[in-house]
Amino acid sequence: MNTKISNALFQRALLKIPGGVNSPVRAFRSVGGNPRFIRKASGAWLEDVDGNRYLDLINSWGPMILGHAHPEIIEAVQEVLADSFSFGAPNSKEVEMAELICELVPSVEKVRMVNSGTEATMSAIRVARGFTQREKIIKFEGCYHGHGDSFLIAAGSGAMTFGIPDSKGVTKGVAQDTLTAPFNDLGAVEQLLEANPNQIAAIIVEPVVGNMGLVIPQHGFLAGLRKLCDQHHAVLIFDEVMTGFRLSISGAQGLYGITPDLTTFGKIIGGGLPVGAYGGKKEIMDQVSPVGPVYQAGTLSGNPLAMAAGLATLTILKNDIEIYNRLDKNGEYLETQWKAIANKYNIPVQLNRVGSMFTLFFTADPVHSFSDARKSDTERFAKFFNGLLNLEVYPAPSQFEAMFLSDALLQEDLLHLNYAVEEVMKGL
Ligand code: KE4
Repeated sequence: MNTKISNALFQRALLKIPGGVNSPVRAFRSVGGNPRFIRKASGAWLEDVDGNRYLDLINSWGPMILGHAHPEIIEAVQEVLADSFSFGAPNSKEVEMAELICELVPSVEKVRMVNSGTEATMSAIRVARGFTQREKIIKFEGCYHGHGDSFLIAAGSGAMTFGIPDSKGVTKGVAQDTLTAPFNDLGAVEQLLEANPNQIAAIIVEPVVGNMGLVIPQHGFLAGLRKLCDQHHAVLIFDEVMTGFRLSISGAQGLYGITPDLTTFGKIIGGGLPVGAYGGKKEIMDQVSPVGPVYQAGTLSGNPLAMAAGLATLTILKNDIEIYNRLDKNGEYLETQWKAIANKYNIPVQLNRVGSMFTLFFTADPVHSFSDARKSDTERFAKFFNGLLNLEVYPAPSQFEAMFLSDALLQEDLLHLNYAVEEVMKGL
């Protein structure tokens, strides 16, 4: 593959942007090689600046669930484009968006729009602390909730990819208020709650983890968290930035039937434009300024372009629930095919999948936690990644990330994926 223009752009980027990228995982550091600079995308396919095409398996890390450049979403944005981009004042689309989120996710009685998943999670724990008047939070090893200081403790995603789960720059004062437990380990959570009586403001969890690679909650885990939060009067926060509107029209909470007190959103609700949101019980959300004492604000929150793209995306998903069946069917098909291919070439893998989110771990043992995930053969994953990239497939550039299907995948695309995976696995 000719990547001359990408490489030249990357050299320029390295001079002016830390690591040459605006988000660490894009740098390909854990898989080697230089990142490909994407010029455009349509449907299920990306095209880089050298004209190479790739079947997209990250879809902007989740937002592009309907595929790239969806005509109805483009039209929705074009309709508002000429009316200016941002007012710094309320607009009707914010109201429509709030009403739609509350309709689709019944646990959300009130919601506040922000501009990223990080802002959503940072705000959610501040509200939980304000509401409970408590200071500590519990998160899970390998879960990633954005780059807010409180979360960069045993974090997943890029932090895990670089093997630096604790980030420099996070003060001891902040770190001491974040307690961690292994995902799927209710006993460890109970011990933390009992060792810190009346001090835990919230438990924040990715209900299905995407950021240590995909890890599925074991039976009873989420229900157990709900029960422990009720017993200890802690706020249960589902971080559904990734799973929201991805795993069902009501996210993971709709799929597993567990009601959190607060939920954070991002990605899909912006349709690819910068949007995040947090919401939940009215009594908790009414703590938020200007009605309550917990401050949170944002210049571009609820801006009309992002609302237009998000509303169009959610409306399409709401009106065609068949989309989720198609996504799950395609996910199941690829899971079956890829496991069979790995078996054919005696390559030990675990494929963890929920709907259209999945991770292929290069390990013989089941992956139910951060420590399990870390047993994976990251060198083998890097070879897998680069092999696919050279066969026109763009997977997640890290063993510790999830991959995402879009509804734009065609039957021939699925066959292309199987062909590429087989070709690469032959040589692994
Ligand atoms: P952002 O601030 O990146 O919009 O969202 C942070 C976030 C919060 N919660 C969950 C569950 C998330 O997955 C994320 C962000 N996800 C990563 C992918 N692992 C974004 C990709 C990146 O960091 O470049």
